[in-house]
Amino acid sequence: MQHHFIANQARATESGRTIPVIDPSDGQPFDELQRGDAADIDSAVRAARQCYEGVWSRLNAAERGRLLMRLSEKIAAHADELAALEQRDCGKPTKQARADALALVRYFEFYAGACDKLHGETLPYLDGYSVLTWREPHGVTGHIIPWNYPMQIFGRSVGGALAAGNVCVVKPSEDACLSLIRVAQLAAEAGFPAGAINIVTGYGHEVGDALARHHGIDHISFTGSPSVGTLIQQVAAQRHCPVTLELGGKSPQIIFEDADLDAALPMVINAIVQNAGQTCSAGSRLLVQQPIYEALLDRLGGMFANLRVGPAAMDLDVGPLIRASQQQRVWDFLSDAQVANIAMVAQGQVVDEAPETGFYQAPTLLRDVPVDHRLAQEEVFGPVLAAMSFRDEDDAVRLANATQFGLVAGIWTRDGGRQLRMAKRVKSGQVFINNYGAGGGVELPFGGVKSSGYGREKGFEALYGFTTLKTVAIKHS
Ligand code: TXE
Repeated sequence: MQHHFIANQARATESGRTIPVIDPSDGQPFDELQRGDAADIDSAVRAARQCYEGVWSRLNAAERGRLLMRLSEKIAAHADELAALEQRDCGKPTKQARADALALVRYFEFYAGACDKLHGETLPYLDGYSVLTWREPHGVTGHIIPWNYPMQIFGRSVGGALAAGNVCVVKPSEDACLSLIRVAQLAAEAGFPAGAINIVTGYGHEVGDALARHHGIDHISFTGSPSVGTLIQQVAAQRHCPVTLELGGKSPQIIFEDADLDAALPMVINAIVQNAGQTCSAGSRLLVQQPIYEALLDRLGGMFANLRVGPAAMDLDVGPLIRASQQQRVWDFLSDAQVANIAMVAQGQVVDEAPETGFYQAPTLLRDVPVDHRLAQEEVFGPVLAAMSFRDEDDAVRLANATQFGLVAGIWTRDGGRQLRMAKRVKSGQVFINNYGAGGGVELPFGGVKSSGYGREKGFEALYGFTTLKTVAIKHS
C-alpha cells in the first residue's frame, strides 16, 4: 500500500479510499494508492508553507544547492530501484526506465549547481538613486505531473522550483506515482526539511483540482492534456496565480531531399516509438520532400515492420501503452484512418509473449494523411506516424505550421541556409536540426508556443519562471 508523503511522513487519506495500481504489461493490479482529497492537499500546503516560512527561508543558496546535490547522489544510488518501480508502473522497457532515472539524477545535479548562480541586476536610473532587482521565489509551488515521464517531469519541474527557493506540493498522475513517492522519501533521507517536497496522490478532478484551487499555492506547473490545461488556467486566473503549461504537440519531422537518411530514419523511428509514442515531443508527423517520398516510405516501412512490441521487462523496441483507455484512444484514431481510406505502409509486431490483457499497440506508419484529418491535427499519444509529402520550403512551412500545436520541429537537410530559414519560419518552442534527441538535454529550455502551452521548464531559463522579480529603488540620503 502506498501513502501520501506530507511533511516527511507517510500519510493515509482519512476516507480510507484507494486507487488500484495497474501493470500495463498485463493489465493486472499489483498495489494501491491513496485516493486523496481536498483535505490532504490542504495539509500538504500547510506543511509546505510552514517549511517555506521557517527552516527553508533560513537556508542560503549554497546550502540549498548542497541539499539538491545530496538528493541527486541518493537518486543515483537508487537508480535501479527507481527505474524498476517506474518500469512496472508505466510499462517502460528497461532501457527507457533506466534512462529516465539517470535523467532525474542529472536534473538535480544541474539545478544543484544553479542555486547560487541566480541573481538580479543593478539598473541605471536618475542621479542620486541606486536601483537593483531581486529574484524572489514564488513560495509554495504546485506541480501536476502526468504519467508518461513521471521522473523526468518531476526533475525538471520540482528541481527547478526548489533551486529557485520554492517548496513543492506535487500531484503525480493516478496512473504512475510509485517512483515519485520513493524520490520524496529519498529527499527526506538526504536532509530536505519536512514540508519542502510533499506528494499527494489521487485523481485529477479531485486532488489536482483541489491543488489548482488552493489559495496557498503561489504558482502552478502543469504538464498534461490541453483540455485540463485550460481548466487549470481558468481556475488559477480567478486568483491571478501564475501557471506554466506544457500541453503536448503534433511535432513535424521535415525531411528534405538532400538529407542524410542514414542518420534521419533511425531518429524518425525513435521519435515516434520512444515510450510507445506517449511523449509530448513525439515526432508524430513526417513531412517528406516529393522526389524522395516513395523511396523513403519503402525504406521506413521495412524498419517499422521489424519493430517488436511486448512486456516492459522484455526490453523490446516498444512497451505497452499506459492504460486501456489510452489503447482505445489509439484504436479510435486508427479506425478513423480506415474510414478515411488512409493507407497503412507498415506495422510492427506484438510478440506472442505479450499477455492479451496488456495494453499493446503495434507501431503504425500511415501515408498521404490529409493535413486537415485528425491524424494530422491531434495528439494520438501512441506509436502512430502520419506521413505526407511537400514540394518546397514554402509548402513544408505551411504544413509544419498547420496545427494548433508548436512544441518541436525536426529539420533534416544538409543545406545550411535552409536549416536557418526553416528554423526561423517554423512556429515551435524547439527546433532540432539534423537530430531529434536534444529534447533530452536537461540544460536546454523546453516549452511550447500556441496550444502547446507557455513558460519554459528545464535549463537555467526555468528558474526565471519559478521566481518573481522585485525592483528595489534606493534614494541616496
Ligand atoms: O491527461 P490529463 P490524460 C495528452 C495526451 C493524452 C491526453 C490525455 O494526448 O492522450 O493528454 O491524457 C491531472 N485538475 N497528454 O487524460 O488528464 C491528472 O491527474 C487538475 C500530454 O492522462 O491531462 C494527471 O496528473 N489536474 C501530456 C495530469 O493532470 C487534473 C502528458 C495529466 O492528466 C485534472 C499527458 C483536473 N481537473 C497527457 N484532470 C504531455 N504534454 O506530455 C486531470 N488532472
